Amino acid sequence: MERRNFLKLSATAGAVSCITACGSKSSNSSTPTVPEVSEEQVNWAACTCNCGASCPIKIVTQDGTITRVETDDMGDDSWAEHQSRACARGRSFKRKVYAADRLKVPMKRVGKRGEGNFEEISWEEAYDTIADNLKRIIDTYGNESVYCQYATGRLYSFFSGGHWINAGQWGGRLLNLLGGYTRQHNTYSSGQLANAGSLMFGTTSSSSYAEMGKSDFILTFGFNPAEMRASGAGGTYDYSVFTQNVETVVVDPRCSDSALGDQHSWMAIRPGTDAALCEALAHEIISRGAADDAFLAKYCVGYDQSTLPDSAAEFSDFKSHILGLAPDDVPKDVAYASAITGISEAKITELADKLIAADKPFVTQGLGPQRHACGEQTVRAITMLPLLLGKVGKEGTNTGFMPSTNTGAFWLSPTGTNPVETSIPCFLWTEAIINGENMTAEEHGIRGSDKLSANFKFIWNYAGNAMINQHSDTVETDKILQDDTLCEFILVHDVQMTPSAKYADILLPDFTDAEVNDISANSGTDSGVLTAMTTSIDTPFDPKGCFEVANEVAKRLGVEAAFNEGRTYQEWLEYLYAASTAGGDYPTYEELVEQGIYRLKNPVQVIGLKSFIDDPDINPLSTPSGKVEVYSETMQTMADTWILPDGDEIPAIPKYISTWEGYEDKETKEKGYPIQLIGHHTKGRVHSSFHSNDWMREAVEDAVWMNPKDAQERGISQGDTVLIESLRGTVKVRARVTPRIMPGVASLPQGAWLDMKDGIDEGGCVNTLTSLRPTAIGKCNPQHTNLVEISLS
Ligand SMILES: Nc1nc2c(c(=O)[nH]1)N[C@H]1C(S)=C(S)[C@@H](COP(=O)(O)OP(=O)(O)OC[C@H]3O[C@@H](n4cnc5c(=O)[nH]c(N)nc54)[C@H](O)[C@@H]3O)O[C@H]1N2
Ligand SMILES: Nc1nc2c(c(=O)[nH]1)N[C@H]1C(S)=C(S)[C@@H](COP(=O)(O)OP(=O)(O)OC[C@H]3O[C@@H](n4cnc5c(=O)[nH]c(N)nc54)[C@H](O)[C@@H]3O)O[C@H]1N2
Ligand SMILES: [Mo]
Repeated sequence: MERRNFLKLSATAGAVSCITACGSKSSNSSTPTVPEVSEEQVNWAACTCNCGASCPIKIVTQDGTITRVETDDMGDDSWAEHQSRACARGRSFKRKVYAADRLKVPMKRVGKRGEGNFEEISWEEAYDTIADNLKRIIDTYGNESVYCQYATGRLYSFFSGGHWINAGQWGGRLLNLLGGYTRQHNTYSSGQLANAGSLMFGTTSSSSYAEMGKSDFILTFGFNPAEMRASGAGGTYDYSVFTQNVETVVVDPRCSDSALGDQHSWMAIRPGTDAALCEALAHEIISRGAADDAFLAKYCVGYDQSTLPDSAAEFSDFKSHILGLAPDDVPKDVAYASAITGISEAKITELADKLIAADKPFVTQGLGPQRHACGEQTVRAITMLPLLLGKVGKEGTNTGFMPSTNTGAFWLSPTGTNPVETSIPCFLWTEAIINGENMTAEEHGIRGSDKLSANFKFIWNYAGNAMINQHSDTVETDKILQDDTLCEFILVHDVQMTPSAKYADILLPDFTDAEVNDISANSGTDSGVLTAMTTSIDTPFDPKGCFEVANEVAKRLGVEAAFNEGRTYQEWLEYLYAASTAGGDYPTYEELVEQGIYRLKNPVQVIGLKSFIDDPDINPLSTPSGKVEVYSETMQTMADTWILPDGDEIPAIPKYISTWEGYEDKETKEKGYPIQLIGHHTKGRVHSSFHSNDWMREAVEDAVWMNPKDAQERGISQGDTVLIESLRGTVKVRARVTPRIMPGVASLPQGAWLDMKDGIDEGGCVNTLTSLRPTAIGKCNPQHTNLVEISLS
């Protein structure tokens, strides 16, 4: 541990302060007393919120109180050793520890769920209540009625394990000893991408950022590392280093910070229509003779008729679809795409010129384009571009997926095995509260068994705000949670009084990252950083970590010995670190604590799908055919057998589909909701984290982005208060009128805290406007697909 005496007051200074004090009667000594100045102490922590970077932060305390927060000041100028410097959020950490709305003591709900009325209780009463309810609910409804909420407040603090020890995994360990709980699959982050990737490629393999630097043309879709990886430990650094000499086109409805560099240009596109743009680019590539037919025949199934599986209908291949030979008879040419995307024909043609001319095109996407009702299709369509050109698996190229990083150094998991196999798509937990017993594989994407056997009755929410704020449709979700005969017990363990915390039956205060001993085995860099988290803060409240909570509940339910195996928290920390690093080139726990930060050696740099491209026989993909399934028989079977609501479609090939509340949904537009609304991730927060942090609110304004044309048509000026209304709810916020968003589109930065007053959300939470309807294929959150109207308040 690093200790420094920063403030050494000189004897003279001490004497000066005594002169003023000596006049007072209380001073009865003739020798001047030097006021004691305590040492400053420096400890390392990590900001483990879910931007993914986990920046090391340096916490400086005096007498147990934080005086200031600094960041990584080690490392050198080389790329591999560059400093993992925290952004403004990490550096505002003092405001998190001492937040006015910090949870300080355990509490129980008095009044209705969501109202936020609580009464202080003892830790003993809290443990007893949790244990009693857990036992009662498992005995009455079975283990599948227990659920652990999707939660990323301490990144990957999921119940299955993570990159830290003080995390929700202890809840998972306890529940596993009690017979298990319903699992979850997908994430709110990248569910559509993961489903599309696994069906088409059996993987989402991609190249490292470093390959961008070797490319001669970069094409990105909704990829915004400048804001979503905003730190020295994140992709911001890599993106700025590796794109500085390469022409980069950024396709996004919004001119994000990632489009602002000298080499970068912004191409505005209507939300949800990227697949149509990709189809037109495919049309140009194929009709100009630039498609690599030999490559496509060798590595793909169903690009053209020659490689269609026997079960497929005639002209159901990708090429026929693009050229207008499929039953719809529509060539997917530049004119077709221009009408859908809002990009001029000339610009699409120019983009095709550049893509075709490139030797080493690097095509990539962020996660915004897939967080839509048509998300899986967008992902598949983007990955077609490098395949068509035959430029995959080679230096300077990428597969179309998001660049890979060596984020997690290792996984620290004490959870054991969950005896329950059933898994729900994580977005469908509200459905599981009202309709769990009827949820099936064919209708709701249940995995692990054919159906779920119980409605959710017990939810454990550790470090998450998706009980309401980060889930969709806050109005409907509130109704579902209000009824405590449905979900009978909600446990929330958090650090602040968030909107989700207000739905707790028992609400527990946790330590922050700066207040516990831990290991941060995650980092957003290619090089990777380990941080030994230690603390010298005297927390002025009474928080407890998840280990202690789960251990106390285990004690009450007779599984304590199996739970802790005789180890304390600190012993588990050292044990899990030693077990995870055994045989690797890592410092011991003591060495890591001594040095604070450890940069991993030999950063791994990869080229997406390289081994498959180098030798597809030895390294086949894990798809049924071992090849890239441009035409997927599995998806055709899903389309034939799954129960889908009207309007949902599962196409066997990548293609643009128009969806509910997409650009082409005339019906909803005619009901009075003409504007497409997305909700980008803002650098002022990570989701809802840091929302109540006054420094961050001052630094980054919360307002809905609107184009001047849309604003003018509605008599709205810069800074006006406006109402945004969707079919689900109404939000009141300020307007930021800016040409950085295209006409017909608005964006309300996601994560602001819900504050419902008389049916209007004055907090500005975008999820008051979003829908609970999942995507067709992965059953994922379509939170950027919304039609709204905006008017002066
Ligand atoms: N409309 C819309 N909604 C979205 C998205 C979107 O793009 N649009 N994005 C989605 C995505 S990608 C994600 S990942 C989810 C994220 O949703 P969440 O996983 O809910 O993430 P946060 O909103 O950051 O909430 C983190 C919670 O952890 C708490 N916390 C912070 N530090 C600690 C700690 O040390 N201990 C404990 N116990 N608690 C702590 C915070 O107070 C907060 O309540 O949101 C999703 N929701
Ligand atoms: N500062 C900050 N950083 C974060 C987070 C945060 O909340 N704040 N969240 C973290 C998490 S958990 C995640 S999952 C990632 C999320 O990262 P992303 O999901 O990539 O972030 P988004 O802002 O949803 O989308 C990225 C971009 O896509 C654009 N976009 C939206 N719809 C479309 C579309 O249909 N087509 C195209 N071409 N572009 C579109 C948006 O305008 C935005 O600029 O970021 C992580 N980093
Ligand atoms: Mo996410």
